[in-house]
Amino acid sequence: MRLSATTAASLPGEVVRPAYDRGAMAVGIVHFGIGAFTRAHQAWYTDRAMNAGERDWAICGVSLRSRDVAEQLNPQDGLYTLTERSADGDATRLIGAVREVLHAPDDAAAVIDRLADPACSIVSFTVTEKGYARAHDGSLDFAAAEASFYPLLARGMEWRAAEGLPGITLLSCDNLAANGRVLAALMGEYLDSRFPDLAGWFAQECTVPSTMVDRIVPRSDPADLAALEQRIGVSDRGAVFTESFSQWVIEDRFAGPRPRWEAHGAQLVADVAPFELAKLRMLNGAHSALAYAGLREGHAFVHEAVADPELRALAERLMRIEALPTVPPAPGMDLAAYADALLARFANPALWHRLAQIAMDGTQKIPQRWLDTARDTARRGEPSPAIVAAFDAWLWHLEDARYIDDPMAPALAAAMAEGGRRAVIELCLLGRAGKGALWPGYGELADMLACVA
Ligand code: CS2
Repeated sequence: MRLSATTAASLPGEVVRPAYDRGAMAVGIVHFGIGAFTRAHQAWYTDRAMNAGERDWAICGVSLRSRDVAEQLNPQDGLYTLTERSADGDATRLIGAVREVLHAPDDAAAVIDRLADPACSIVSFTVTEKGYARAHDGSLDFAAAEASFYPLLARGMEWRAAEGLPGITLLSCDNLAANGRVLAALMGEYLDSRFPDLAGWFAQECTVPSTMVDRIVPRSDPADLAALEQRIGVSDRGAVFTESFSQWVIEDRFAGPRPRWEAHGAQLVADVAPFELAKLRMLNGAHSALAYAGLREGHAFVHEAVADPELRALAERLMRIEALPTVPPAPGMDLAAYADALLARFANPALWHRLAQIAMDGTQKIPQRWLDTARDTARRGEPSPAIVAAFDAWLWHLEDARYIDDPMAPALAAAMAEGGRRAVIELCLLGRAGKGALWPGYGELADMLACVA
């Protein structure tokens, strides 16, 4: 029996359920990239806001490529369960915030309708680093942009502007430094070129706050889904499994109404940068180091890697000695305690978070996770041995072709075949064969990294 609005009534009493009338809520949020992360994060905050009596924040999820999530959630009336996992056991709740999932290639007109609806005031994103269609120099890659959310969003905005509707808030929830500023610039570039009449409306009527999002959400695997079905008595193909920890820091700069997410644990602040830098450089930086070095040592999961004394020492050094001093702490933020808490989260034995999941898309992640730290540290005249060791493990990972899952995989493999590690470093930092660097702006690190060539 599949989970749905009808079968939800048979869930065991231990499963907390939405207390609001789901059908009566208008769609206030359109979300691009409705993967497991958003279902365990933004939708969870929003569900609790509606439980507390707020109205009209139903989420319309949009998938840009795969039909998987639409097929998981639409037959379930958008319902799915969220299970928090810790050494003490599992706690499950039913999330009602997602109304529907549209598959953009099939349902473009419906996506534009939702964006143009007066009830919609927030458009949010978890499209991963590569979904923003940034060229290596940081400008918009127009060919990639046409296949991403840009054209749909522009059409929705065009309609709103023509109808005299209020502007919207674009909320990036991806792990990019200054994600709001990056998105605002890319969207602006797209409009300047393709919808020049809209550029002024976008600049005046819309806002693009930055956010820091944090919750570890391993990909749900078939064994998890089967065990859940045993426990709750219905099959939930959209189920997500996560830790109890969650953090969401949002720059308080909305164009219109928003849920009171802060009543449910989110932090609304004037400046997200310190939170974002701490998270990217300490959490994500250590995560990526554990991923490549852990796979090399034969581990499969984060909690195994962080229990290995050498890898733990690597993660600690990267966080505490290299990244921490480069992060200007926000008022009241204790970065040493933050590092302790991160290590405890990584050690959660109930999460089964795969290193291979973190290892994917290295070229999209490494600059903001490692290189910004190493560059700041080098400018103080200090070395970054943990980051060099992590980089060495990434190069090992590229040599071991079984694992590479990266949009730049062909170029990396070609460089590796032609000139080994030295050529990969050149490709990334300096440019090769007449082409600019994959990561411009980090050329000064080439000498430091040459020792692992
Ligand atoms: C991870 C992140 O997959 C990865 O690259 O580092 O998804 C990480 O789990 C989240 O950012 C935690 O908030």
